[in-house]
Amino acid sequence: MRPLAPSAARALAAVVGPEHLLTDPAVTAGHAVDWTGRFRGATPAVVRPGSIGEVAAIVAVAREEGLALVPQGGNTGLVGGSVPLAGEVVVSTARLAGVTAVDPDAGLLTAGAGTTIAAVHAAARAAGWAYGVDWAARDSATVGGSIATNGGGLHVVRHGPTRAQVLGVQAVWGSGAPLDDLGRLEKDATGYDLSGLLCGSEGTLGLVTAARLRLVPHLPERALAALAFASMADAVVAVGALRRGLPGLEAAEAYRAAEADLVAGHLGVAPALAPPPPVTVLVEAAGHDDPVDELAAAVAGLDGVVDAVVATDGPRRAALWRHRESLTEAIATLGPHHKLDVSLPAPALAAFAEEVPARVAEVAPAARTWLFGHLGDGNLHVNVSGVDPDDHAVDDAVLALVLDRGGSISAEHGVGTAKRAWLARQRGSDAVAAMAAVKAALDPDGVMNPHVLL
Ligand code: 2HG
Ligand code: ZN
Repeated sequence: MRPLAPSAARALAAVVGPEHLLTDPAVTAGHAVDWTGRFRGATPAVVRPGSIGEVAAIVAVAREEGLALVPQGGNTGLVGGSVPLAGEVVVSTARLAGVTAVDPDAGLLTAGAGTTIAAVHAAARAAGWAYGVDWAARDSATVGGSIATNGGGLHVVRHGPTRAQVLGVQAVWGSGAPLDDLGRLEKDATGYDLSGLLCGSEGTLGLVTAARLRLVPHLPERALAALAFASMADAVVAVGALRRGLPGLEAAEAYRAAEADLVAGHLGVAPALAPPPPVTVLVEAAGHDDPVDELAAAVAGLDGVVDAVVATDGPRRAALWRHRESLTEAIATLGPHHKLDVSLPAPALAAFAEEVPARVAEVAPAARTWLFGHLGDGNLHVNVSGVDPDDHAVDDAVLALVLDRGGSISAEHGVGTAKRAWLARQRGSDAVAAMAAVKAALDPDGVMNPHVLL
């Protein structure tokens, strides 16, 4: 890793103040490794801007000094997209945090890029609304990171991914020019959706500094069922029926017996359904009125349910959700592992789930394949433990199977550095050339996350 040139260090310190230019390796080390420990880099500095003006000045310094920048929010990314793997300078959004405005009539909320998803939920709730995007890393993951990856999570089946919540973004492009879309209105037909370009851009076009987000109605009444199925094929058909017939459907999350045992052992509790069936699906419904009857009727009409428990009160629902939300943590106890976050067309999903462990075993006989995910939107998380972090054979085997089956190599975590080589294989060379043209226009010197995505 190249140390910062003295001129660059002076210029960055002049922008943010010396206390927000961190160069002590003991302090910067935590910003250079991802949460899983698979992606480890090094950085000469972490810089913490406090305003959009400071971000623009940092980008100007980067262009002048030939620095590459990696934007970083809560550092909960899982594809090596937010860590400095090639010695980049990290731009932390920690000081760009806070909900600055809520419009309770329009159902809109404005928040800085460094605001956590949990803080967005709290502010939405205080205004009588809710935020439609949620996942287990809500206390660390940030608005900026969720826009950069187009984060999905638990409620995509009802509300769509982050892209569907973003009305307008404030950002600084890699050119140094600002984008200020925070005043955009719900109906606005004036040209290109520049804010939308940043959703899924993974920090390669610019740095998000704030966003105006759509809110959804707060539905106070909830019911959760854990359903047992003999196979993934039965579970997929049942979830399709729930999407058609259960208006309050908020989430449909699946995991297999192996994951049920692993997480129950990790938590030191009994599995949600004991003994764990081949496939467990957690189905949550929400409404203004208690949705338990609606949920029970929908479940009674399903084929293939071999067992079920229903939780209506908060503590029992939370206890069931812990099984699903602790899976990532339980798998992490097995050491650094490979994470592949894929989606499949519904008709291909069950066959993929049956086949993928064997495909992994062919290239890594000692590996273990863990499978869970958001069945409501066809997103499976394939985690593989017991393989070297730098061994790409497993990733290649899984992603080749995904493309064969018409799926996507990234459903919600992004392409990052991990899957960059696969982007053209999925999207095609014309689409990648169009992305490169957009990047060249908005980040002409290639200072923004140059080793990610493209
Ligand atoms: C989830 O759905 C997250 O819990 C993380 O997207 C998935 O750990 C994973 O692979
Ligand atoms: Zn997920």
